[in-house]
Amino acid sequence: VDAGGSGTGRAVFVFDAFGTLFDTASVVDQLVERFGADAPTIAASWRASQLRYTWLRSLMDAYEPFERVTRDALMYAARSAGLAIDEASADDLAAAYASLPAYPEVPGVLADLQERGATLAILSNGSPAMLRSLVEGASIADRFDALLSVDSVRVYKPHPAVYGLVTDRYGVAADDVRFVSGNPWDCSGARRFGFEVTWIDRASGAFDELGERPSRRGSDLRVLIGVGP
Ligand code: LAC
Repeated sequence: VDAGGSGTGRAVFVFDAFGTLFDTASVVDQLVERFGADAPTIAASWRASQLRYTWLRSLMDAYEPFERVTRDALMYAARSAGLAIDEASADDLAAAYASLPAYPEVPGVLADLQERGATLAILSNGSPAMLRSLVEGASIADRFDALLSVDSVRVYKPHPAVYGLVTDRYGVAADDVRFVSGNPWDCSGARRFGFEVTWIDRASGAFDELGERPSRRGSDLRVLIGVGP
């Protein structure tokens, strides 16, 4: 990889958090005890509702931090499946989103990029406290120059104000930013903003039809350092 970048200074790699660096499917393990065989369905419905609530709250101009959105989405997912859950239990289970494991290749790839001179940052819907907890839990806090959260603009991805946090922080043009996400809709928003985008297509899924295409695609983060599938 050319970590020197096309503009002045070093390359800036910016990573999405959930589903890109951290494995959201792992919440199934926390749900099994309470929901048994329904856990995988609830986990999937929870994640879908969580994202839907970020988009709806952004359109409603009714921002609430990601912990709250995550908790509310779990209550809804449980209720939709006919399984009641109280707020306190939902709070406990929702804490799983602040302690997700990193995907296996993540620490090695981040170390490699950093050794090649790249500046690394996270740009996420997660609150600052969640992001801090996640990177510390996965022992990758030292890799990042910044943990940028939507919380400072109080609107969620893919609003352009969110991607603007990166160009503001680093004083670079959008096309000097190498953005990496496992979420096609986030890739679309970032590409629309002008970033160079790598889609991490872990599940061999379909890309969204939002008029944008990623600059590059890989099945995991190793595509960034030119090895792996
Ligand atoms: C995030 C969500 C989009 O980390 O995965 O921002």
